[in-house]
Amino acid sequence: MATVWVLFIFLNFDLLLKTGQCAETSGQVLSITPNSQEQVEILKNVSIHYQTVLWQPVSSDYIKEQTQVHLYVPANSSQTVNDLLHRHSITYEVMLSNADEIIEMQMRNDSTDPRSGATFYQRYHTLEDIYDWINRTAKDYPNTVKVILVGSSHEKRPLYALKLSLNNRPNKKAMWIDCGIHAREWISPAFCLFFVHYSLLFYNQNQAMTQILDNMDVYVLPVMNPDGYKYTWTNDRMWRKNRFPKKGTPCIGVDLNRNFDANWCTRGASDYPCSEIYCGAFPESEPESQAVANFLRSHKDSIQIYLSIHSYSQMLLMPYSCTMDEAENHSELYEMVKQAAENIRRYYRNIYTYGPGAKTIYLAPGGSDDWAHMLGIKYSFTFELQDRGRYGFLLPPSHIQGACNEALTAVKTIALKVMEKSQASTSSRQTV
Ligand code: 9B3
Ligand code: ZN
Ligand code: ZN
Repeated sequence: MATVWVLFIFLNFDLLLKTGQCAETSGQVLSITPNSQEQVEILKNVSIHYQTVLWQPVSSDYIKEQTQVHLYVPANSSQTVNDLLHRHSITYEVMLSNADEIIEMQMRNDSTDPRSGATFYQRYHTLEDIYDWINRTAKDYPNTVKVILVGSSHEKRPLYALKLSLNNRPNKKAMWIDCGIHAREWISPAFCLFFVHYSLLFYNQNQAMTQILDNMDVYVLPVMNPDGYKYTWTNDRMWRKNRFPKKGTPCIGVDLNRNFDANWCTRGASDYPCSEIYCGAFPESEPESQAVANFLRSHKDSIQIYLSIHSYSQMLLMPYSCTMDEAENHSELYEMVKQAAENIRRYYRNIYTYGPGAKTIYLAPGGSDDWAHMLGIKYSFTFELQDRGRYGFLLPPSHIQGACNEALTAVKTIALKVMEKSQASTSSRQTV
């Protein structure tokens, strides 16, 4: 009798496996470290031919031995992918077993919550909410905030930047901050909103912020890729590029951070329209990158600082990403990111790595920061905000505040340094 029972359980267990009753009901994020060339090839194959999304590295070309791969596997391909990895004895860790739940948590947008005002900056917002917020902010601060239409997206959505101008000193310098180049990096637009709010609230309260805003105007573009951002809310949370449909291919999207004219489409970008790092047909082929480039070109005499906000991996990057060569002001830029990282560590006990993009993250051409630097905006940076891979692009709302505070510390550190330098140089010029 006992053997019959064992057999019964066994058979049913087998059935359970075969019918997939145990299959994952949520998407997962796996961390996989290939330890042979064979495993590298299998992973490349999985990431291309199965319904998965690479989080890290950004393209399968960069998968290599002994380097962590972060792979998002949606629920419906979970079983297949897990089986395949098992079959090839590729070990992996489940970084997130409940990705769908976290996606839902990120989209929970209690606009009906009466207390939602207090937590507005601790939540993620839809594109429509962000457009409303832009209008509301400009209305609430008519003397200090102006809305500037810098262009429009491929799908004809407006690209609005806010200009914060807290006083009317003549010949003021300026800082530019853009967020949301990459659609899935939700913490980035959240930072831009937070930054504007903080600036308006803490001018005359916080000393560093007051000094900065007394000396420079700030342009903030909260969502540089509105079509992509919208798409992450409605169709595919993992979308990165814009939504330009390439004729003659089934593929959509140009990587806006490979579309600028800085060693455009050399190694580190792809001319294949289906790639996550597709560089586009020519530099500034996309309306979004062209709009930003035009604005920066026409304001390059006043704009001193260029900042582009991304996630994830906690890095403060400076030029160049598009070449191994050092920027001509390498040492002063390096000093700035180093000090910013030290301040973040001191205040928030969190580690940010720093340095030129090519050496710190990967060789990558066509980025906005490199292009801005070549244009003559000498203080040009890309920040990669939280986290280092635990949640990746699915950073829970409860982490927004911390991530934003850290980035704010970096912005303040850099802006104050730049002001110090330009004040030193104007006074020395005055003395000669
Ligand atoms: C890439 C480039 Cl090309 C650059 N100039 N600066 C930073 C990066 C890193 C971001 C990217 O576009 O891959 C990180 Se999401
Ligand atoms: Zn990015
Ligand atoms: Zn990134």
